[in-house]
Amino acid sequence: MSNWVRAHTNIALIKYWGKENETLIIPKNNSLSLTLDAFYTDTKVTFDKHLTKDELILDGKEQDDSALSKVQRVLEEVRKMADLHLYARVESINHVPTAAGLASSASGLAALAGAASHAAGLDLSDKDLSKLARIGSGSASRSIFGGFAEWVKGHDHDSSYAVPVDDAQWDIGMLFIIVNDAVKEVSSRDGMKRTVETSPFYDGWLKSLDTDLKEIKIAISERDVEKVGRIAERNALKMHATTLGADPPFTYWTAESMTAMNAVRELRKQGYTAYFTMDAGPNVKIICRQSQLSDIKNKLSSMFKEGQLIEAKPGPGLHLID
Ligand code: FM0
Repeated sequence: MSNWVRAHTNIALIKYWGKENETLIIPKNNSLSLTLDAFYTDTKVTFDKHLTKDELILDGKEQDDSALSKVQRVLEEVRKMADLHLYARVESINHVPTAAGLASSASGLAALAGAASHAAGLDLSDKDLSKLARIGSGSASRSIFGGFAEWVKGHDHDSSYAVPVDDAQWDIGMLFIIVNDAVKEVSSRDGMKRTVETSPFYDGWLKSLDTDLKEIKIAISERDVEKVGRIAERNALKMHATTLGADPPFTYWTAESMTAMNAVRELRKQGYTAYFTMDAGPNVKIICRQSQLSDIKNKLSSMFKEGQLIEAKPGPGLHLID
């Protein structure tokens, strides 16, 4: 039995940035995200007695061992759960620019958790799927769910998983400004580790999170896009501030990121609800009203090329496809 499974990317509004336990991927803090329709990964897993090792074929190309390592964490857990002793072929099609800070690992590892458990004959709950996705990549724990999801940090494998918060079927959307789709220099995994270990700003970041999380959940329940955006923007700026204090220091921002951030501030001056967030890469994502997505895209079309601007609406959770 093997089927294709689809998972969509999510973008965190309250960021996950730092691990309490690097092996199990237990985070330092709760995070909260919005799953989006525009970017996703389709994955099929086949356990096959003829295989002599695990194989990963991404967009038709066989991947090397380093790409395979996150995937094998998930495969090994599935084999353990299903008491299965076969290698797997993982075929994956990414509808996401890989490693451009667009969270391809979130959709990728979530789709893998779904496809591998399905192929092994396991019928897992969303909670167990979230835990399984988490050990591949932390942010993937949230892509099991559509709309807004919160990854509750927990303290061990069983207590660290995401939960749905709100289906986001209201007037909220995101406009992606792709300033650079090259593979990033510092991966999120390395970047957060360096920050936790060396940045004197890290404690300040952690201390501020309870307030951001509490306030954004209220804003979501009130369907207040303005407030959601304002909290998400300040949260992202704080996360990025921690990287400047790391040793050696680093930043994911480029001159083009700054241009994009300033364009968002300019949109606000013109009366639009528009706030930005950024992840471990130079791209900028605008939190706005879904009903204003095309209007805002038009406004930015003189500064950015057509292909650089991508509209996204809230997307669904993990599901089987034909
Ligand atoms: O998504 O080391 O999941 O909350 O995107 O694989 O657990 O790739 F902005 C950074 C995502 C981090 C914030 O980290 O790391 C977020 C980030 P892993 P991920």
